[in-house]
Amino acid sequence: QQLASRSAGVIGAPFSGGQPRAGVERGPDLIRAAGLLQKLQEQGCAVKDYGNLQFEAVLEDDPVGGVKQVRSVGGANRKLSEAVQEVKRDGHTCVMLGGDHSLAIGSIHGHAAAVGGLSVLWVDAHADINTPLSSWSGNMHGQPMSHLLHELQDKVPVLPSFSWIRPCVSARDVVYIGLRDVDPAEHYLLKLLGVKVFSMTEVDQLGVAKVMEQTCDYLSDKVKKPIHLSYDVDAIDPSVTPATGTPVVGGLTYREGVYIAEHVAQTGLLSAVDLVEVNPLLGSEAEVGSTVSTAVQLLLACFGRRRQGDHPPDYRLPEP
Ligand code: HAR
Ligand code: MN
Ligand code: MN
Ligand code: MN
Repeated sequence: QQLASRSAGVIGAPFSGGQPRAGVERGPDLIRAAGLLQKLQEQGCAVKDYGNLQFEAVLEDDPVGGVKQVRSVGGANRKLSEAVQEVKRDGHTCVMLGGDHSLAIGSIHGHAAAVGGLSVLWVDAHADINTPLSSWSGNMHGQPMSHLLHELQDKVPVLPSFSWIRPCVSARDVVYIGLRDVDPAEHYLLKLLGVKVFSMTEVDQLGVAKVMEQTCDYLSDKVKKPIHLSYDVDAIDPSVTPATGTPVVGGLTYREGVYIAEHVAQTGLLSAVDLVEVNPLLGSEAEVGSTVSTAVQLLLACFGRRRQGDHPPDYRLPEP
């Protein structure tokens, strides 16, 4: 992986309707203000900024069988899917700045619509695979995978504003890393579908290097499909990324989190990345700062930043 080997197309998705805590819609602006785009350019990555999406408020959005803000989530994701398709058609690696993790529906849907079959690497404390019927919270950010997986379509009712969604991911093309807060229904589904999971137990057992080696072996076993990395900032330990809606103790270290992103970058297959669940209204200034700067470092690593350092091929040492 050399400098300037790819370009980033950045979409901000200031949306919080997939969960109840205000503030996560400010994620894109905070990540931008921390200098993501400039830093990407400084490391030799071409950047096109597609700006922030504007989502229409849905006035009548009563719960559907306990699931909250269904129409808002459906509408926002439809718009996001179209934006991701444009970024992919323009030839960029797509960067989606959330916003809550319900946005993975539109991001992955749009990615698949543009490039076809995908691998999905889901880095999260949570599995986000509840169906609308199994969800105890009614929050859509705990459900995106169930709406995307071919294998779960007979378990997922059609929700208002969701009829445009076509399942586009196969369970065998998904790997989870970092899980440590999985509901019984989610555990049942992961086992039923035989999904590859590296929970924090496997991270402890194997170490992150083996986890990534096995992840990439598994995903490139048959065909090398483009990778969609969906990175929930709550995968990282809350001592590092506390400003998030559902922190769970015992997470990935900063170094493990960065290693995952570095390793994915090395495959050359990274085609889209989501960075979600940064909530600047949760936590002190220092806690928000640590969360946002970690988010930025994860994204820089996705675009080839190496901790060993790097230099452009045409670098000239100043001569005396
Ligand atoms: N599993 C729980 C639910 O369905 C919690 C979802 C947690 N939130 C997230 N997703 N941040 O990764 O509501
Ligand atoms: Mn264009
Ligand atoms: Mn998540
Ligand atoms: Mn999570």
